[in-house]
Formats: sequence, structure tokens, C-alpha cells
Amino acid sequence: MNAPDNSLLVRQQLYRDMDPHHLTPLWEVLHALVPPRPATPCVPAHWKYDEVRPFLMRAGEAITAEEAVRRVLILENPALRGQSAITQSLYAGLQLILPGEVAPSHRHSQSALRFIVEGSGAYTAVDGERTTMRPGDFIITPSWTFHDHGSDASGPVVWLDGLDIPMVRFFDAGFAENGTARSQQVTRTEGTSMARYGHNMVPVRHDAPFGVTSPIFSYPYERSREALERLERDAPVDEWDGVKLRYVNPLTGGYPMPTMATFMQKLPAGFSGKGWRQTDGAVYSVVEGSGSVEVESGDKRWRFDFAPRDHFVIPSWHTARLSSAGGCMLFSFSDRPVHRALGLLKEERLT
Ligand code: GTQ
Repeated sequence: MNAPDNSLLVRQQLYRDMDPHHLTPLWEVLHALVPPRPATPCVPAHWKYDEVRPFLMRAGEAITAEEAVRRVLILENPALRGQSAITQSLYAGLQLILPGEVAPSHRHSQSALRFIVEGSGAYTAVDGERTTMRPGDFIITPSWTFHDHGSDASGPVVWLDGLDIPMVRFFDAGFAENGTARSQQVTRTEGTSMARYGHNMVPVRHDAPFGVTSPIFSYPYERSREALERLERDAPVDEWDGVKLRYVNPLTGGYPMPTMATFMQKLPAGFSGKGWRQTDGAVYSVVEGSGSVEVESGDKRWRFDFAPRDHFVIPSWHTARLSSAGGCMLFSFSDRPVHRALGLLKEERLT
């Protein structure tokens, strides 16, 4: 004990007396408030698609897309149950749409990304333009744009929803409203945005149609995949990441959304990556191939062996290593743009 008995009593009396006045002593919590390094409550977690898919299909029988508005199973971090969050700042869920269904039009301040996991032929409509979904495509719903989803497919279509819901909740900055029509009227031909902004050219006199968000709604998998395959063949492979590219807003070269960064990476066959850690916790969707991720924090260790359509999360400042015997393709997203904007981004690559 480093205080005489009477000072402990004096302190306890002080705490009791000031408590009704909503006052609390900093010195009791200072260590937890400014920890020496990030001390996230989040844990690494893995959702195997084989295990998740039957629940999605049961959800398809239990409720229609129309009634649910969005028929989604939320991927909740095991350490954040009840918070609808996969990390402290990010939301992730798997959305199912069945043939002929419509998820009605609405808009909200939260930005959303879609990463197509299974099935082809559903569409999402953003600002009067429809985009067809194919596996591996990365699609954006900018903040405050009306969007509805529908399906002319012959089977179920499932995609990963990534939203900044916890971040917007943290800032108490969320607004939302329903559209007047179930599905919005189509006012532009599919592919117009891609032709305008997606070919390394932009209109001569343009405004950024969605402000700080990319004017491209869809980043098709075939193009990302072609780039990564070519780089695997023709350029040095990074010892930590394999071959990894960041998706961009073609108007700025920056992130496609203000709050979320997205990446696609290819681990070559036989890849055994070095460890790294970063302040931005990241969510992964396995596109093709299989592999494993080893995660470490303090004296705790995790190892996930992943297969196509699996999802996993690596929390902030956890050391991770990726490897793959047969090669694989991984999509991921994180809150990196916010870390960067606030001067908080930190990365460490172990050698
Ligand atoms: O598709 O608009 O997973 O508003 C959560 C909230 C999807 C959507 C989610 C949403 C949406």
C-alpha cells in the first residue's frame, strides 16, 4: 500500500460524495484510457461458409427480402455480441436475395460496400443505374444515395455487406429514409458510370457526382483478377502480402469511400507470408483457393484454415501471417482511410 490508511478513506469518501455529481477520478482509469498499445476488445474470428450457408437458406424460408427490408445475417465479433459489429468501427453481414425478390429502396448516411460471394444475376441499383452482380465483384453504395437490390437470377445470390455503421453511430451522425417507390426508376444504361470513369479517362468537365465517394459503382472481378495474375507472373511478390492492390477512386487516386478501404490480393501457390500488424482491423472474404491465417496477440494464438466464401477478421494490432499451398485470392476491407485522415495509421512488418 503506497498511501496511509487515512488517505484511502479520504479518497473513497471523495469518490462517494462526488459520484451523484457525475464526477469520477481520472487516476483510477488512466492506464486503460491511454494504453501503451492498442488493446482492442475484438477477437479474431472465422465464419466458414459451409456452416453459415444453411442458416442463410433457412433465413430465405423464414422471411422474404421485402419483409426483412434487408435479409442479412450479421457477422458479429464474438467479443462484441449484441453490437452488430465485426470490429469496433465496422459492420459486416451476408445478404441473401432469392429469384424475383426486391429489397426495397432506401438511403442512409452510412456508406456500404458489397462483395459478391455466391450466384450471379442479382442487381443493385444506385442513383438510377443498375449494376449486375457477379462473384468477386466489389460494388459501392455511396452515402445518402437511394439503393435497392433485386434478382432476376435463377438461384440464390449472396453478398458480403460492409458498412461503417458503428463509426457513424459513434459520431451520432446517421440519417435514413425510405424511397417512395419499391425499386427506383432506371435513368441510365448499365455501364454508363464505368464508361465515364472506369477506363483511365474522365469526362472533361465533371463534378464528383458522389462527393468524396468514387463515381464507379462496380469494380468487376475479372479486371482485378487479370491485374493480379499478371503481376504474380511479371513482378516481385511481396513477402508479407503476396500480390496486393488497393481499389481507388479514379477521380482522386484515394480510397473509394471516405470511411472504408478495400483490397484484393493473390497469394501465389506455396506462399508462406511474414507477419505484420496494423492499427486498422480488417475483414476478409475468400474468393478462390484455400489457405490459412495465423494470428497472435500477447500470449494468445489463433489459426484459421480457410476455403472459398469463408470470412475472417483480424483485429487491430494483432500480428497475422498468411499462407497458401495451392494459391488463393482474398478480398478485404478496413477503416484505413479514417486512420490515415486522423494521423493514427501505424503498420509494422516483422522480418
Ligand atoms: O443493403 O442497404 O447489411 O442498409 C445493413 C444495412 C445492408 C443495405 C446491411 C443496410 C443494408
